[in-house]
Amino acid sequence: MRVKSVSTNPIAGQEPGTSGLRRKTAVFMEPGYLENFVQSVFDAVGGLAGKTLTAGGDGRYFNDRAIQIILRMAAANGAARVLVGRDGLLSTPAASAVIRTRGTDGGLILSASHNPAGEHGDFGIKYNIPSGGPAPESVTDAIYRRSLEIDRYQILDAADVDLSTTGIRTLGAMSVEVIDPVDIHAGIMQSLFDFDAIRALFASGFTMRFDAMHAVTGPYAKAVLEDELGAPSGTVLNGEPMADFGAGYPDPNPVHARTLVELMTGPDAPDFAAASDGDGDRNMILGRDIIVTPSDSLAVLAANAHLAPGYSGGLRGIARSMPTSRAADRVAAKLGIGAFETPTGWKFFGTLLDAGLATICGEESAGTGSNHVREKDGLWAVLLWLNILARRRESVREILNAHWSEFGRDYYTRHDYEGVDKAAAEALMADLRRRPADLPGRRCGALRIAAADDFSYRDPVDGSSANGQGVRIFFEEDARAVFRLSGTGTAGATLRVYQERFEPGSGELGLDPQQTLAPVIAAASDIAEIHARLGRLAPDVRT
Ligand code: G16
Repeated sequence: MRVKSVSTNPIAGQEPGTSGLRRKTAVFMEPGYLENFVQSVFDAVGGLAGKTLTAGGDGRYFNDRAIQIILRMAAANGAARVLVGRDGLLSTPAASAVIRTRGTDGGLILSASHNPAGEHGDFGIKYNIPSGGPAPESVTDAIYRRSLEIDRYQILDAADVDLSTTGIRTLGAMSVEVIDPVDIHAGIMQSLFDFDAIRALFASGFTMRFDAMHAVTGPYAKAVLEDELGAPSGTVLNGEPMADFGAGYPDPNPVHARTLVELMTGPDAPDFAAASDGDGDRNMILGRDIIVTPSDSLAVLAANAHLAPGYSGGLRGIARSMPTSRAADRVAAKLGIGAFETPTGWKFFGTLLDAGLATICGEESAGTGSNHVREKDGLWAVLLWLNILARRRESVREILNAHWSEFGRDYYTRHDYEGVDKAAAEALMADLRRRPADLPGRRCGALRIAAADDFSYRDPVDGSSANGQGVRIFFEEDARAVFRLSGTGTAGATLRVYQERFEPGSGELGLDPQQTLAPVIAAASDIAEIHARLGRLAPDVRT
């Protein structure tokens, strides 16, 4: 076996500010593309000599070949060991758990998250730091800079490593430890939640469906829900991971998980349902005839977390991304703990979790998690919900109604305009950014603008700052609209418009958020001139 040093051209790699590289699969399969990024990571973290890495992915098309390339490159770069999930699989939260529990020098996660997979779909890769979290901007910027100047990469000339069974293999001078992808994560879940209470809930006839969407969470959900907690076989739907995710779109929202939504409104609806995304970090929670918005889910989980053994001592603080509704802030205020508002992106929670300022974090984009790992964790959210349901013995709807009666309700909806012209979307945002000073006082139908700004953040722990994180418009009527461009798409641009309004008291429980929010939606559309600029009359997705 010999180390090859292959000449290559620089690539326009991961853009500064994004936490990973996502592109069409065909781009990743071009000679040298993946290799350039991986070598850029190894160089940017000061080389790999003597280090131990974690590696795994969500099993999408090209995962199997990419993992072998990474192993051969890690060996050529002098790594001592790589821990890799059996068959190259690791969900994003499980990879974070492995990095932390085994103390590895970071890890590489192969996934384009909830984006569709396959030869014509998307692929992605990201580097997580030794704390287990997504790399902060200082690291991703170093990777980006390196990717622009790199002219060669190192790879071992060797055969594929057998990843089909657990055990220790060698690759040149490096050892490859093939681990069970589920064990470490499942052990953490067991330490946090009241498994006896959840077992008793299932034994009492409580019914549930978990849609793994043919993505990575199937084996995790089966091991915990069916094998450990006694949920009947068949509770986990679409539980076999597939390279093309069964030709589906593994984004657990009301559009892409429509079958599950229909099941919950039909006569055979189980008591509870949930879904997770491609790499297992996002979640969707449903009760009979009700979809819980991610913002409400965060607030309910925070308000009831003390019912789970792992959080029985109370929470230190709650953090949410800026576009997430303010429901969680109301819980923090009542509990007398800190509430933090960060830019979109899980990486911004890392310093707060490390410093013990926040225990639970969440985002409107269907991510919730805690200090047990440094990624959002779909199965964790589902298990905390189950723990709460097991202890309260009320339905999802009853729990939400009680929550809104106590805290008031933040009606919330996100509208996505997908695949729009990038230049037009960027111009729309640039114009909004120029206008905050002119907007206060302006009437928009029944609403009046109180204030407007472009969100900027200063990290209270390390003092780093992030500007231009989304335009916020506050209305005098306790309502808010937020505009930002998605950072996770691979074609054109996606404009996200987040609209919310607070109603104290019971929050008029029966109302449809689209109707309740109609004045805010109209005002947002008018202020940003969405129709005129993007040529769109209605959003593609409403969540
Ligand atoms: C990623 C980040 C999330 C963030 C989301 C925003 O999610 O990990 O923290 O909320 O992007 O997406 P967008 O920029 O499209 O609104 P994921 O699940 O794709 O890794």
